[in-house]
Amino acid sequence: MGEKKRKTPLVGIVMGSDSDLPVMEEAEKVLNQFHVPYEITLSSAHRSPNRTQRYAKSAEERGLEVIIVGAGAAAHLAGVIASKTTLPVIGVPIDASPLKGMDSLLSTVQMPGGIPVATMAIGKAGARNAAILAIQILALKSPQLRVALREYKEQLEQAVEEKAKGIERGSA
Ligand code: RP5
Repeated sequence: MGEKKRKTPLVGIVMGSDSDLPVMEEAEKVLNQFHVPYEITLSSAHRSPNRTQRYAKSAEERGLEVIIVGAGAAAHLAGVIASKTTLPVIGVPIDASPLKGMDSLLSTVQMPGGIPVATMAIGKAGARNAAILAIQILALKSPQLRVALREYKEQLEQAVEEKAKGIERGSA
């Protein structure tokens, strides 16, 4: 039996260090759940500027449609990548220094006018939301993904209903 053809990645996940991986795996989980093809790699704005530039410049021609970037500390990676591509870039600030991610949040979100980075929450919730936002962007031209996103929202609603049943009580 022939090997199954690998799909071209639509979402790129880039992180500044292998120490960011446990956070960025949250984004990976969501993309897997929605069967969205992705690639994941490592590059640093400061330690490997040439690799970072190559990644950003080649992203579009390689078929990527959205890039998710996670970095901690003085997190310039998302901004640098955004400066070298016209693809939407979603930034995930990571708690990796004594400043607990506030440094990374501000470095990621506070872009100068003209080069946006859609900045998520610090940490795992941010990584998860980055993947959902990426899927929402892809869903603009995918009816299948729109259906999957509606189902996902229904599941969230259902989970709250179930939990509410478990704790609802009163004195009357
Ligand atoms: C950032 O510095 C990385 O994104 C990481 O969050 C942080 C620490 O990196 P390591 O020293 O663990 O490689 O560039």
